Amino acid sequence: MEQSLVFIKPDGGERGLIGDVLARFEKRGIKVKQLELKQLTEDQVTAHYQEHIDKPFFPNLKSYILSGPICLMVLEAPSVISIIRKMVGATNSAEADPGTIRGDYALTTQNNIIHASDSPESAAREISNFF
Ligand code: FUP
Repeated sequence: MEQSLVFIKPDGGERGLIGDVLARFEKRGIKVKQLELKQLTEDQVTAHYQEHIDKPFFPNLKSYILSGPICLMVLEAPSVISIIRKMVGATNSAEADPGTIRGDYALTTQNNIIHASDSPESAAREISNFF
């Protein structure tokens, strides 16, 4: 069994997309182990995106993630990390395939609606940062 840390970014909640996104995971057969709507602190955002803190886009990314509550979830299934990354689609939503979450609900790289862990090591670190 594997776990992934997923969150729907603030504009996803604002646009009323939490139910649609969650339903995709549940219909796929993925188990929801934890679920919480939460306003992050600056420290949590910095810890979560530690590999990006020196990138030019980091200030905009931080203010986007802090712009409202995010819907955090821990999801569980065999091979769940790669399954969810495929369901989420490319980082740049403009290149995400139709049928993926970003391909259906988002247009840009920054406002790409959702985060999902990219490895078991990231998932463990991200889950302990938030739960
Ligand atoms: P992903 O794993 O698909 O979320 O993508 P990354 O870890 O590469 O990037 C994390 C977040 O940084 C993205 F969701 C959006 C943001 N980002 C930008 O805003 N500009 C960039 O050029 C790259 C990433």
